[in-house]
Amino acid sequence: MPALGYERARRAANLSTHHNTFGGMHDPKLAFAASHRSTPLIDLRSDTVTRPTPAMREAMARAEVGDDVFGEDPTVRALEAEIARLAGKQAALFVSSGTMGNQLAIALHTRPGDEIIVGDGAHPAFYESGAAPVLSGVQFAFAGAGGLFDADAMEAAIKPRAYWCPRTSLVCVENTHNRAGGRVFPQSAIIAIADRARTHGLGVHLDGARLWNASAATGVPIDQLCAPFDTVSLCFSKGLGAPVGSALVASHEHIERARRLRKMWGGGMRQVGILAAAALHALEHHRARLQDDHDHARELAQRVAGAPGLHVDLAGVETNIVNIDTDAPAEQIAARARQAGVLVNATGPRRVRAVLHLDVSAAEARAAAEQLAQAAAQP
Ligand code: TLP
Repeated sequence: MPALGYERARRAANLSTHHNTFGGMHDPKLAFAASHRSTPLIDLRSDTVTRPTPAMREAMARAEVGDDVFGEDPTVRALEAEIARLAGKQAALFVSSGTMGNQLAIALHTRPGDEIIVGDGAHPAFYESGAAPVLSGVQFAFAGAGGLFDADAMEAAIKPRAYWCPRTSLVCVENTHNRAGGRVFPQSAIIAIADRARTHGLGVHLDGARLWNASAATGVPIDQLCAPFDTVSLCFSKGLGAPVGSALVASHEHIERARRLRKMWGGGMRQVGILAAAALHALEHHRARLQDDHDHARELAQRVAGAPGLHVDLAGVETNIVNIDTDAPAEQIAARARQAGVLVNATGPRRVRAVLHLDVSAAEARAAAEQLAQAAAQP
């Protein structure tokens, strides 16, 4: 274990407190405390914090590369072919982030002045820096409450076809749903939403940043989960543990338009096979273990749910995310947990989020639950 302890201490020294999904500010005192501690850190802020494994780094180092703007990077081509095959779509485009995948899709389906329907707390509305109004000139309409919604709620959000109303042109579904605590969007609801959307002439997009987790939790293959959608964004840099990268999958026509937009937005990358190799490695080696993260999340949730001052809707813990409601201010719980070596994000005034991932063992998940309980027990 000494190597692990050293690695954790090194990470602590590099830590920033900026990554707060609710929007808290950088706190120099906490950053100092984090960088001068001797206990190892358990980082549950996000599944984006994983570091590439030695085997992944080796795959990256060995990657054959070329200029991908010229379409000449063999590893990118291999990744795009593989991801299109897995998703059951005609084509795929490797992009820098889930945000870029979502924003390209929104641009493909809309015109300035349009409105797009999303669920409560949808990532493009909450966490993409206002990109959709800026890049595509669209505004949001929200369907249902809590993130998941059904076809009736979607239909109720469609604006009348009058020239004085925004034109509703797209519905976006998020599976799993981040702010809903990693909930799996029921596939029967998705099929009904997509069918109803098409009767109204809407495009249908899936933010599948964590579709891998939905597939692991339900046993439904990725292509089936993608089938109702015109466009899907899939991330390699969340639970799969790649350092960078997402893919947009869709028809040939959509992908060729997205390729032009990606270049226009500065997202054309050159010898990017180094990153595609990490994604291919993650697809091959890290998918089968996602259920471990779900098991760890459940165990953490069960332990935390019994602690005074902390509340968890256990039925809602379906994948690798645990939303914990707190009697005390969430920032206070997060700050105390940090002092004890456990990092969680405050995602609301009385809510913290813990995300399990491949750098957190079962023992660490249990230890984190204990520290969170202690943080809530302090007067
Ligand atoms: N989510 C991040 C933060 O942005 C909140 C996280 O830590 O969970 N869709 C969904 C559902 C996401 O959760 C995320 C990232 C994205 C898209 C965007 O991915 P990136 O960060 O690659 O742009």
